[in-house]
Amino acid sequence: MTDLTPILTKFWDAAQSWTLQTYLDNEGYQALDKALGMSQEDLVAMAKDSGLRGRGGAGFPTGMKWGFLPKPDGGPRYLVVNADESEPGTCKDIPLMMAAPHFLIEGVAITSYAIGCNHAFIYVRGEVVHVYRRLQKAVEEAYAAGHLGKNIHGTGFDLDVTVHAGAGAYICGEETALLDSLEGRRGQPRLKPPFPAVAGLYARPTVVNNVESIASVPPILLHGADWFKGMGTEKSSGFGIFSLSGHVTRPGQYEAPLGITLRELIDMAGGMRNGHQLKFWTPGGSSTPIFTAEHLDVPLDFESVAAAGSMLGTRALQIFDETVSVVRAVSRWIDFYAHESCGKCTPCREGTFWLKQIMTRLEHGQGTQGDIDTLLDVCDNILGRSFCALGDGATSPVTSAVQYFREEFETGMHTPWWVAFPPERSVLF
Ligand code: L3W
Ligand code: SF4
Repeated sequence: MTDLTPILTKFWDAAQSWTLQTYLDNEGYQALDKALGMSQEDLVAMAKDSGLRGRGGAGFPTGMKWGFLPKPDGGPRYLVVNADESEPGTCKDIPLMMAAPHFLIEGVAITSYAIGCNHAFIYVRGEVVHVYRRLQKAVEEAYAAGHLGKNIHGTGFDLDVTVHAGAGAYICGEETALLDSLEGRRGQPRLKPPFPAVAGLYARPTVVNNVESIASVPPILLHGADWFKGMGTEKSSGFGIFSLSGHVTRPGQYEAPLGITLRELIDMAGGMRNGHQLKFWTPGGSSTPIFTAEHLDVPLDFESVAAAGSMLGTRALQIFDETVSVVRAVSRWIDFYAHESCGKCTPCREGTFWLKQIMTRLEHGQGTQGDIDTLLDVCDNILGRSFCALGDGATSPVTSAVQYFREEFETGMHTPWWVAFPPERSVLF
């Protein structure tokens, strides 16, 4: 049985857990002191050695990303934290910023020092005003205590941090759309390359990292790369926050080494809700192909989940029991993608519209012969032909649900979901 590893979540239950004092009582800002006594090269090497991989979905090696920045040319370079958490089911960054914002702020200071940045930005999802306020307050506390601002800890290092609230668009979680939005433009993805590391914010070298990636930096620096590598698997090292939602007894955030299984996590969450069985689940949000009960023992690390046919993504484990219509659930997700498609490219803009039309028919028991084939054909024309990952992601729930539950889509040709799955039996749908 894998144990939980409360590190980022260690003092979430403490009274006033978000204050600077609570953070200082829990080794806060000691890692920044250590970092400021090290060379930038050693810090980047430490991040590489630890094997930390991006916690925002793609799992790109964090140290390697920092190392991509070109040599300093005297101009500014930026750190931008992607705090635009909005993947359906994903709820780890927002709780982390609410409960322990100083992990992120200390991580921002260390990372900025490591990459030679003097102005960092935290881009927060527009809808979560309470998170914006909490972060802003924590940033003010850090300035007042000398952890941000001029001459940090007396070392001559200067750093300003700006907390910026977006306007509430899922696409602004795509890193280049986020940068456009931060620059004041409509958020739509840019062509890559150039990657942000070369030409990012204001066309300057920029590191864009997820909240949890940056918050993991202080503990890694304090305890060492080997300590971090001692958890998780060979290629997916360390710990992560797994968000369990849906039909488990105690939904919530469970911090554990990568490689833990859903079976173990469900045990920690008190099991499935009384008298019910697992039917399907997402390993990393709705953009990752769904899994079923046959995948309960797949180790939740990047490689094992990919080998089993999905993606670890953001570790957003949405758990559905046998009372849920998979057609209804997929239809809700497709509504989301059709609404959030930014419209820049035809396959996604038009394709998600058509997916929504067909899924709505099937949901209402009004599907026609050939709808399932058309669904798969539309997915085929979106996947790999869209400008960014949103389009590809929209196809994942459809194709995987047809793969595992084709008979429910066939039922959608004559029976509405509320007859096949009477709503009084389901808490979610
Ligand atoms: C420099 C190169 N940099 C890659 C950088 C790149 C980016 C990172 C990963 O999508 C996924 C998506 C969602 N030189 C580089 C380079 N980079 N090659 O590495 O890049 P990429 O393109 O693999 O991924 P992405 O575009 O960041 C993210 C999935 O995550 N996802 C998450 C969704 C939602 C959230 C949220 O709510 N927080 O993240 C869920 O599964 O589908 O596949 O920084 O610049 N040669
Ligand atoms: Fe916009 Fe969708 Fe195309 Fe991405 S895939 S650029 S979200 S239309």
